[in-house]
Amino acid sequence: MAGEKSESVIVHGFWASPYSKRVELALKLKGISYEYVEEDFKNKTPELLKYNPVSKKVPVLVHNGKPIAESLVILQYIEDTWKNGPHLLPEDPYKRAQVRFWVDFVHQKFSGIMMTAVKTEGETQEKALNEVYELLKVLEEGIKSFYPDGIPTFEAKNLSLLEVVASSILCLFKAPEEILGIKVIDPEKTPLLFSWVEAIRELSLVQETIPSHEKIVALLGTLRQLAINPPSQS
Ligand SMILES: N[C@@H](CCC(=O)N[C@@H](CS)C(=O)NCC(=O)O)C(=O)O
Repeated sequence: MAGEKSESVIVHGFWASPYSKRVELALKLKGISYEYVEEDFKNKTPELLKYNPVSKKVPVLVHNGKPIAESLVILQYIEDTWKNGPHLLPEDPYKRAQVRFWVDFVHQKFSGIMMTAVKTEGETQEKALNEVYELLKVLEEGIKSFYPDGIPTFEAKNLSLLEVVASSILCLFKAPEEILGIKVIDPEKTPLLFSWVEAIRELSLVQETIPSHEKIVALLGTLRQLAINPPSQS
């Protein structure tokens, strides 16, 4: 991958973290070489603790020795720093604001509530899933404003920040769908959103970056079992 020879770019991440995966995808889209450090949350590297003393979470990007934390802050840094590669944000200030608005929406709204649905049963799960469906309907309208004529055939170089963030969350929803035996992103209820997510997932750069479906199914299945049948304390 093309990167300035003198540059040092390091990503501290975790294989299943949507937050570090989106940072890796943005770097790949821009053609920036980076070193990857996989973190073990039970035994974090001294570098992670030093570089992100506030939350001690991944991702952290270290560019020429300078650390940046928080995925959305890192994505903005990547966009501002490597201007030669494809742009993740449009030039027009209004369009930029629209992309940022929906990036925040996807970033803030989906992960927590989807995990609640995975880790619960009965009424609590039903409530969580209804919330997810409502959010997806709202997002369907948002996507319509970007693609009034339908979803185009994407090329990696045309992905925006919104698609980068969506790839790290919505493209993984097939795993909870499989575990819970339901359709979450339903082509009948939210057709545009369905096509949008499929088009993003099909890109080879996305596929080689996001974790495999099987690994996410295994992880979420374990988390669900632990939440529903916690091991006895004795
Ligand atoms: N708001 C943060 C969230 C980062 C986050 O939650 N990272 C998790 C992994 S998905 C983490 O590092 N967890 C380790 C821990 O909590 O100790 C971002 O967008 O970067």
